[in-house]
Amino acid sequence: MVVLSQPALDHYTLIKTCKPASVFTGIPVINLGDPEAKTLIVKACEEYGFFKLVNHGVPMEFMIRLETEALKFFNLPQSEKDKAGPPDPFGYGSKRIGPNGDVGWIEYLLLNTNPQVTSLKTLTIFRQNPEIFRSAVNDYILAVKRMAFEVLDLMAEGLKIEPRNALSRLLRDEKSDSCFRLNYYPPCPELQALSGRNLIGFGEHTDPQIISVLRSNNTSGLQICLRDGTWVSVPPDQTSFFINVGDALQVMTNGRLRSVRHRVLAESLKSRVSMIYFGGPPLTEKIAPLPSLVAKGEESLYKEFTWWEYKTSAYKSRLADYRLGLFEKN
Ligand code: GA4
Repeated sequence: MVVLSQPALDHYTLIKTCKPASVFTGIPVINLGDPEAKTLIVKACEEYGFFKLVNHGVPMEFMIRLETEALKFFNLPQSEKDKAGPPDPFGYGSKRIGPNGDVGWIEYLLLNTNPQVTSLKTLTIFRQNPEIFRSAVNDYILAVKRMAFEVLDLMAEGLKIEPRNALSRLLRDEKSDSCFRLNYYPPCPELQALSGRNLIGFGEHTDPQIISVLRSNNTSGLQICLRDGTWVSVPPDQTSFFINVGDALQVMTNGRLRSVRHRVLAESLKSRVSMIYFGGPPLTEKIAPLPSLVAKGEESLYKEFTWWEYKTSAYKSRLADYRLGLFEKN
């Protein structure tokens, strides 16, 4: 990885680059209607912490409508977009990610998933691009949440956890601390031409929550890190969802399911638009391995903590930090 500083590329300064990785063809594809889905979801989450979901029931129309509205927002003049920022944590952000100095070739909107809790900044976003944007966000989130609950119920069945809603109840809770992100990765043509490398859009990290549900347009960029440390690129599919395990779910399964490290590279010629629902538990929820997943004679690999404690600690970290380290026993 290099940090660029040529004068011609001034606006890229400080943002890291990296060589394209090989395309991974082995990503598990799960059909929500498959009677074996519960077993396949668990297998995919043990091996990769990641899978692609098809036949998911979310209307394509919701995805396209939201993508169109998001693009309208990101194409506004900078001064207009800035009125909806900075993200603290909700609102519009450009290049800076989180509060601790991380940067990337990205613009984004971070939103609360609860339509009742609308911050002043969120109102600004919707005022600039009114009712249609608001309803596109709400319709999309509602449909994706429903699908995520079903995935978690299947996962609980596959893990033989009882009751069946032991995982999804945390996201169904009205106090669930979930959020929603719209990302826009502008193209970086000069850079690709000069160096053959791509800018890092969103640096490597794991997601702190329980589960993340991503949908993108047909532009590549997403990469995941396999068990052996190899980075591979995920072929985009605008009709499907990509689902990944977060840190909290890794803890709740005592390390059985894997919170996958991932990152996004900007493409040289096409912009990438992604929308991600991050399903988190209520702030007061104790995050600990579910008793049925700790075998006799085994112990929890983690110290006890609440989601609030984990989240507070995450917001003090840098993107690439191994955040679970502070909560491991020994
Ligand atoms: C990663 C997952 C989500 O995008 C996010 C991110 C958050 C942010 O962008 O503000 C964080 C990052 C994410 C993990 C560590 C902290 C917080 C930036 C950062 C450096 C919204 C989240 O919940 O955690």
